[in-house]
Amino acid sequence: MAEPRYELHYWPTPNGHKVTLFLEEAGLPYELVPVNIRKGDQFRPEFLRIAPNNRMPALVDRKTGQSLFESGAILLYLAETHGLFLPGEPAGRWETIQWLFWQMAGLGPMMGQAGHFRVYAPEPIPYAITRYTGESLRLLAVLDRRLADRPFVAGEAYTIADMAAFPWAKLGARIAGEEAAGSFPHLDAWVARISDRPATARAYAIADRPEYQAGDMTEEERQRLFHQSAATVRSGSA
Ligand SMILES: N[C@@H](CCC(=O)N[C@@H](CS)C(=O)NCC(=O)O)C(=O)O
Repeated sequence: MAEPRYELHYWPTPNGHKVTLFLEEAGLPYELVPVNIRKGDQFRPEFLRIAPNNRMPALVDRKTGQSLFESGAILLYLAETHGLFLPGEPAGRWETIQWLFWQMAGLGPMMGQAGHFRVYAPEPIPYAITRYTGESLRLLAVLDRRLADRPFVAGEAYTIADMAAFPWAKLGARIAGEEAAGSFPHLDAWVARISDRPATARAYAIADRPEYQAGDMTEEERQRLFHQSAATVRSGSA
């Protein structure tokens, strides 16, 4: 049997889910290559060749030989290659792309930092918690307002802008705290709408597979993930 066209280097985090949401929704053939970021797979030389930033997800298109890192670039590549989840006419296309960039540059990084300082920092740093929680809540409010009069981020159709924002926005209350719970009704309805899609259920079910069970974070894993620097890049490990 022929190999599946796509090879997705993946771990079940919000940025990983973005790509499986697309692949499942489109029904494209893909093979998952687990990148256990807790154990340091992101520093393996063969992974760094396709993902020089030592972050997953990364995608290889076996048909064209193209490899990509950065979840937003991967979504754009898949959308353009298959003519799916990205409107063809200029207005809808740019609407989608600007919200994709909004997620990549704003919602994802800010919620990532909020989660870091609220959950993983060795001691509470009130200024950092307030700053990143506040910015996350502001961005969630922008998304909530955007969804007040349309079912999806770019309009009537489900697009890569939704796939990029959904995995982060659905964690709203878990990452941005109590204030996010129940205070964004349009966003909550959109999360429910996307959660109901069978492809979403299939994408998230991957996290239950045995190879993706990581358990509680050890001190060694914490050091590996949260103490990277120029020196770790130069040495090719952490
Ligand atoms: N902007 C990147 C972010 C990717 C990213 O931060 N991936 C994390 C997991 S969600 C990772 O691979 N971390 C490994 C590490 O920190 O060493 C994208 O959207 O692809």
